[in-house]
Amino acid sequence: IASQTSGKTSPAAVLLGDSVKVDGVTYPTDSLTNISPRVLSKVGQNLHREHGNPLYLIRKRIENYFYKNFVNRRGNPIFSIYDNISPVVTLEQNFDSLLVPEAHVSRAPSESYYINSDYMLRAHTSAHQRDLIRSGLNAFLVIGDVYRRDAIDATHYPVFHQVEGVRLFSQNELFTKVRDSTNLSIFETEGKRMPDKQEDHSMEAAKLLEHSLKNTLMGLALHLFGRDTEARWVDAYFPFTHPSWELEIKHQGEWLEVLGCGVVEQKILQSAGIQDQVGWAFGLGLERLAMKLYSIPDIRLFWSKDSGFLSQFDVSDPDTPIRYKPISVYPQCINDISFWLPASTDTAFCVNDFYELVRNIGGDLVEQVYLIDEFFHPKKQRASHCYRIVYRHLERTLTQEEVNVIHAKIEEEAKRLFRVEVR
Ligand code: FA5
Ligand code: MG
Repeated sequence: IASQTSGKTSPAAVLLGDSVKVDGVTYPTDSLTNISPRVLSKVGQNLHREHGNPLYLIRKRIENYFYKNFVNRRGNPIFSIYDNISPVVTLEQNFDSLLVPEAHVSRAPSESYYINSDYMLRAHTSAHQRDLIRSGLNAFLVIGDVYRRDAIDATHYPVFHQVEGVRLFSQNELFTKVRDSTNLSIFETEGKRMPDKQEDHSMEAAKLLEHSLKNTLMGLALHLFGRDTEARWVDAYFPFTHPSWELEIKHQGEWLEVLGCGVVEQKILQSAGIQDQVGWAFGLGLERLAMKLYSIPDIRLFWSKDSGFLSQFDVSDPDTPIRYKPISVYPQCINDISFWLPASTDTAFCVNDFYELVRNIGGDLVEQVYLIDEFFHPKKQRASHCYRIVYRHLERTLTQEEVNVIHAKIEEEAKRLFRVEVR
């Protein structure tokens, strides 16, 4: 796993003539290859690790929920978190390890992005379940980008982000709160598969797992959206869990599916070398949760590099309440201004005075102003500042000429009022 973490170099993935290169590894293409350069360009962007992206903020809130509410006797968090596992997985990991039948629709080339007949871009973070369990973990979250040949609409996009959660319990752990559990077992021999349990599980184990799973996830939903959130459980089917459910929340008057979950198929645990534990798992869609939390109307916005979008989420405390304000559809015009501050200390330069000046001259055409660079020149004994001014009209496209006139005026006034020397 460690050797498969995505690198920082960009582009992380390219489609060459007869091969695909991802994170420095070359994969030969074949008849199953169907990834497009557009989708490959998303590999390595790691929005879930980018400060200032709403997906980063919401994942921090999810992490905090798990860190705070699930601790061992010594007070240490029991969940460990993996957010940097490469999205390139084998077909075996994505499907077979999860008991997805050979003929299941999700295997069709029309559903997933194949690198070749052996490798693909993961279609869900569940692709890592078996391997992480096998490595000895009992409680973990996997956060990452996933890829599907899905419809594109306001709530669907071919690349999105999931958080996978898995928790395993020994018999003692699962029965800790049961008053008299001496005659209880988590397993049942010669049991039957029923709508609410697997053949290997006792009814007590199945019910306690369901309770723990639903409590954990409903607790998360209320932690994210507040006590008044409308949410409901819907029965579901996944090849890798039984029983299975989906959680839906009310979003703009409609039920929106935000996660799938269930009791892990015992066969998967066995294949990972586990004999004496049972467990639950879930997979949630980060974009869906963030759309609800921040009132983001369209899933494509998460990929925006527009600073009018990103700056709204540039906070250090993930609990800061944020309500997305729609940005203008007209393009930004970006001009920088650099100047030497006056040498003498009696005319101290005040940053906020400069911001004020920019606002006075630029008015509503100025969307943002911020310091992008500052340094001190030891020989000159003077400081230099560089500010970026982002201009945008709310009702029409600004021309560069118009912006230049305003920008020049700002330069003139800065010279006059603050005695700066424009560079
Ligand atoms: C899965 O991916 C399962 N691996 C979830 C799971 C994990 C079940 C562990 C049981 C145990 P599903 O395909 O329903 O399930 O996707 C899970 C969530 O991802 C959805 O609830 C939704 O929030 C989100 N999602 C699915 N497709 C898209 C899409 N095209 N765009 C954005 N979000 C999506
Ligand atoms: Mg689903």
